[in-house]
Amino acid sequence: AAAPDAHDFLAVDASLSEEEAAIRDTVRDFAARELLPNVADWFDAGTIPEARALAESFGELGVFGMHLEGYGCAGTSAVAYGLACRELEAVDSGLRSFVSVQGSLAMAAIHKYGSEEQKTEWLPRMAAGRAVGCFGLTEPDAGSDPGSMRTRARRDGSDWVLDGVKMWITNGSIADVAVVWADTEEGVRGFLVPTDAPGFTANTIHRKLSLRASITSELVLEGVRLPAEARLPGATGLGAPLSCLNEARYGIVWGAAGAGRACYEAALDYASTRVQFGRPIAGFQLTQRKLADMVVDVNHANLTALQIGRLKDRGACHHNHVSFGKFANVAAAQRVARTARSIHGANGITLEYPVLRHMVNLETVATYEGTEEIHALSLGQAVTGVAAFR
Ligand code: TGC
Ligand code: FAD
Repeated sequence: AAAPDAHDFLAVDASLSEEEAAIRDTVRDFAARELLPNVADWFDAGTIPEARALAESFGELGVFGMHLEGYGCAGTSAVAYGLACRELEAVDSGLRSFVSVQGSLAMAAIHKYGSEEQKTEWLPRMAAGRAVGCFGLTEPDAGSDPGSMRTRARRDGSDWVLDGVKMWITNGSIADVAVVWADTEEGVRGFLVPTDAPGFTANTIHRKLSLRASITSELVLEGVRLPAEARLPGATGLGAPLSCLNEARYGIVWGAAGAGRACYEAALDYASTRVQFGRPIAGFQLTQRKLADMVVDVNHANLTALQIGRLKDRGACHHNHVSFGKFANVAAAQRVARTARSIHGANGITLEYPVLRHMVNLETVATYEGTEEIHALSLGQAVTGVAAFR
């Protein structure tokens, strides 16, 4: 048998179909051409300066809602969508987030719970990147426990009137439409809020030290009046937003594998060329131990992502499979990023190398879409049958 390839040690990618490999390569080429040369500047600037133009480029690439069927979406396999997330997050978690929030949260919510009119109005434009969506579930006082949300939607004749504050909302300041989750007399419901509606304001959150190449916002809703048709008719109860989260969390399972791979590859390259004590630092036993730990973490993460993707493609993926993947792969990527940072020495703390940027991004990735602790509790409940959330 051939010796393992240091860049795909367990030949995980060799088991991809031709179509999956082609999608991977298309996204990887786009990322190398359009994203990688700019990402350090965007991170440094704490924003994506031409975010709307980037949305259109993502639209042309076909990654927005690419696993959804119809309405201008590509309808690819879950594995192909995951591979796209992996290649994007190998550049930066903020860029994968852009695609996750648009496709897996905002578009998926409309696709799954929207009326025919809502789907035809929004999905084709969102798939093309001509309209941007955001997803408002978290609030200042309701993060891990979204059931305690305070945003209220009350009936006024046939209209709905929304009041509340949503916090940490990706792309809120550049969105055309916000999917807003609010409590009503009948329980949690979802609403499509055009961001030019009177009473709606989005304020950009500044001074983040993580996910800087991403726009994060507070949404304020003060007496936002919406017609009855603005409600997502199929969404009843907290389970509706939670099932959208499964889609985005699935992308993170793959994305984290990409961030880890990028850090491992940077460390392997650096260790092979950096000379101390008269030889490349890759030749020292301690560095080799670090590289061995990293290659194991990266390949485990890829195997986990592919297996969960295959389960999803056969309709056999439970949300606790996704919790397993998010929990395992984000932790693996965090270990790899930190170790890669150490191999880079002082150079590792600069934006000339990707490792600290990935490392601090992964602090966000470990927090959003269910914290490490929430997914640990989901796994704990899955294996014991006992819920320990409250
Ligand atoms: P609980 O009583 O357990 O559940 C309420 C209903 O929901 C169902 N359910 C799920 N359904 C689908 N998928 C899941 N993952 C589900 N988890 C629960 C459940 O069966 C129940 O249905 P029913 O019919 O019995 O009523 O709810 P709980 O209040 O005890 O909370 C459970 C918990 C803690 C797991 C959940 O609230 C949770 O996941 N918390 C974390 C919140 C979170 O992840 N927020 C993310 C916001 S969006 C974001 O971060 C975007 S980041 C940008 C990017 O993605 O890049
Ligand atoms: P908290 O829930 O207050 O948790 C604080 C700590 O307590 C954590 O360590 C947590 O694990 C722990 N904890 C909480 N409950 C328990 C428990 N039962 N047992 C043990 N430990 C517990 N949200 C959106 O709706 N849309 C978005 O687009 C979005 N984008 C985001 C972008 C960024 C950059 C960030 C940082 C966040 C984003 N979020 C978004 C919000 C994200 O989903 C929340 O931050 C996350 O759900 C955690 O909520 P919290 O920050 O309020 O922390």
